[in-house]
Amino acid sequence: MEWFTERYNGSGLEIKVVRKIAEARSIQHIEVYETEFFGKMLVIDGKIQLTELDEVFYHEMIVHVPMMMHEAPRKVLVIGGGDGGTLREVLKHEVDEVVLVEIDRAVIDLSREYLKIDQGAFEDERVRIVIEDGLKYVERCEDRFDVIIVDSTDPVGVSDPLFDEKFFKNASKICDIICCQAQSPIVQKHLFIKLWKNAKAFEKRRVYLSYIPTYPLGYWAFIVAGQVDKFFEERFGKLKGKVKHYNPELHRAAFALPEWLKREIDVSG
Ligand code: AG3
Repeated sequence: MEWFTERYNGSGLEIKVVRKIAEARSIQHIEVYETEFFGKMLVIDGKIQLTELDEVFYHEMIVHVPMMMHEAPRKVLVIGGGDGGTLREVLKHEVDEVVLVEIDRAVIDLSREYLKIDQGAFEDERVRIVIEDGLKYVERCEDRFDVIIVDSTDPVGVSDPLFDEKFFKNASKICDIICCQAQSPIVQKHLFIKLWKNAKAFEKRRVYLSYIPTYPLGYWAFIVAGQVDKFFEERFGKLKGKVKHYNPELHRAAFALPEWLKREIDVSG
């Protein structure tokens, strides 16, 4: 048995792995492991993307928070999210159409075969899969979406352009609400701040937090922007399919920020 290690800024996380289940080299290096405690684990370019044990912490928070802030989200765009976890959660809402734009088909193929966390979401007739760079898709998009969810890898390599100003400007023209995973505000503060500044393309922006044990230091930020004043809490009881993590109390609490983080986002403008 071996240890898988991910390091960040002079710290790191070690996970005991039982075996490597699958691997592919596409535009990224994709690995699927069986771990001793966390179930199956997806790693891209050496960075932990999800484990079976805590993926709901992430997927339910990146999906239900923005979806419940929109009055009637019927049309949703997911950028990234090739493992299908975000898709699975979006489909718990009364949506008519979900477009998933993933740059790397191998992430979808490996996830469908070995992880299966999509629970059939890829086969749902409301879903359309596009293999393309999300930045380009949004740039030439003539459609409008109620909600856009950016479920990407860290903004290095293939995901880097997704975090730039141009992307947010283009996205602001085609949606009411956008939500992005926004890295660790502690060990990846520069990435988080860059994203916060670029999200200024939207009139209103807010940060929320969630605890995700297997991500860098576990303290994870999300940025939601656009029409972000409301919370249609009454729809919680109408979700189709059970949730394991998200609830209205957690939704409200997630927006409570510590003083140091409020200051960081204030000074960064
Ligand atoms: N996307 C965000 C993963 C970020 C983790 N970063 C890291 N381990 N350095 C997750 C994709 C799951 N759908």
